[in-house]
Amino acid sequence: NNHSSDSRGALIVLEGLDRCGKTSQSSRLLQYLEGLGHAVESWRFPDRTTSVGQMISSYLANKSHLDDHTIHLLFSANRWEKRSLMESKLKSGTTLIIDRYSYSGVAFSSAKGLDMKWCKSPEMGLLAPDLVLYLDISPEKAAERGGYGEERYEQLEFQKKVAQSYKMLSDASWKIIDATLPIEDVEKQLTETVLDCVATCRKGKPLLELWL
Ligand code: FDM
Repeated sequence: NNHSSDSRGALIVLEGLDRCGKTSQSSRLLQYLEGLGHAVESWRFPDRTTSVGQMISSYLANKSHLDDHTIHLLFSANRWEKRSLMESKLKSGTTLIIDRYSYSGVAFSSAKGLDMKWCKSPEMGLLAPDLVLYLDISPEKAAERGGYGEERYEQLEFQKKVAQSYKMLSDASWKIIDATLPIEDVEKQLTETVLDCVATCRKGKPLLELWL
């Protein structure tokens, strides 16, 4: 329709354990939507380019040590510093595909033993995703995929706890996708769901805030 310039973009988040395939699927989604002529950008959290992001990056590389609550709040601050840009992009019609968001924030910190309710509170008021694509893979299978890197959280025992925390966070905005399927099959499921979501947002689905 010819009102599309007045309508908003969709906020689409990819979540999952390390090595679940999020990063390659988000670039495939970007290319796919661009190919259809949509205004779309792909983002990721943590955004390591900001000064908060550099503190996070140094922590993840084990180059600095921070209290568990402190790093949790930095991850959250790193989303807050992008919130207004996120809102203006969405309102101007750009769809955002985001690799990790508040669910990573809560899942990883609560896996360390922090209270889940406490972990959720600094996320309150951030924009709520229209769709969360959870790429589901067991921690054992993920670990078999060419191994983890050197970063702080890339260890099987910890990833098992993260998987349990993620399970407690899923809500109506989540679509759980079997990430062990061939890459093209995963992509096909993602693109179908995403097209639906983009269309619904265009038609005026309201933009809401966390937590739903
Ligand atoms: N991570 C990511 C968190 O612990 N909290 C957060 O809020 C976010 C966004 O940071 F292990 C963790 C998840 C992952 C690490 O993520 C870096 P990438 O996707 O590997 O850059």
